[in-house]
Amino acid sequence: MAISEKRAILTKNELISMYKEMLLIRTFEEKAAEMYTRGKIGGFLHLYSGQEAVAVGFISALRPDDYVIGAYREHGQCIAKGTDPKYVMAELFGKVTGISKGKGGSMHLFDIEKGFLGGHGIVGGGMPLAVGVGLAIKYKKEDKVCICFFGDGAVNEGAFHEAMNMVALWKLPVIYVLENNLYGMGTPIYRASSIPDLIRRASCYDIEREQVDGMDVLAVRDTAERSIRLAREHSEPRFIEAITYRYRGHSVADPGQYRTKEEVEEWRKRDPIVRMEKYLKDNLFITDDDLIAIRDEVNAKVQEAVDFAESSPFPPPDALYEDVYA
Ligand SMILES: Cc1ncc(C[n+]2csc(CCOP(=O)(O)OP(=O)(O)O)c2C)c(N)n1
Repeated sequence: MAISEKRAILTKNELISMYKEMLLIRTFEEKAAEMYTRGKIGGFLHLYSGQEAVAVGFISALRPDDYVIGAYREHGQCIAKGTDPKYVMAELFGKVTGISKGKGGSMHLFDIEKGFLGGHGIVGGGMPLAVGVGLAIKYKKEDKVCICFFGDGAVNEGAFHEAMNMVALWKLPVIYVLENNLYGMGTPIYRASSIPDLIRRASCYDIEREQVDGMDVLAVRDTAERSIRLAREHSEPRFIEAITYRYRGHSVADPGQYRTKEEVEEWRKRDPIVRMEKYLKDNLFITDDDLIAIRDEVNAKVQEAVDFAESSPFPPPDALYEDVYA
């Protein structure tokens, strides 16, 4: 099926809300980094700063009853799917009010009510789950779709190939979104992949594919509208490669010495939030005062999340025996 070139027409409110969401995710992440250095958050913490346009562009085009599966850099995807940031922050703090009752932490956010099906620490681990979700949708004759986000490190996992084969064979409404941020931990793509042009992987499975600038939320949204519509209407998988960049190291513990400051600065010039600010000012006549008001609103929401996490209790020791299935 040929991909149509029709562009989505977005209202002023939709555009502002996409901007606000990206700013919320960035502010949340930077606050989480601060809380980590203050010892409020333990374990791993993989931040999404720089990649916000991918989550927001895709998830804003979904219906509330559609599904999203993330990997371990998933705070932004969970917030974009509708989870209140205070439940996400409480989870990072390991508190009982966290979205996974404080037992999952940063890599294992899960919100069934919002259709957010994890947070998965195993690289490529979400991909076979998306096959199951797609199969369930098709079996029940629903018209939902499932978006599965993963990184460039996942394309060399066996799970990637098995999942791609099965969604194509069974024609499942799954959209695989590769967030290509150029590195898997400290390893650049060209040192890990025999074919660094990762979009070509989809052709092996005859899956319709598209590459998009992951630093441009409007381009992402456009691609999202198209791929979601086709997946929903025809029950077919899609493979999208969003070229993006993470500003911080692999996790907060990584100083990122495998890349130059200049490289990071070059990518920061394409910052999705700054670009969207310019777009809103140039095209919708949003003023600096309007932008300050949005920033204040977002800062207050993130502070509220921190206060909620701080004031919530840790789970009691007995909680260790709850929700154990094995
Ligand atoms: C199966 C498996 N192998 C190795 C690891 C260790 N590991 C954690 S993150 C990571 C890099 C993955 O990079 P990528 O998929 O590109 O995601 P990004 O960090 O760029 O978002 C690796 C190798 C793991 N968690 N799971």
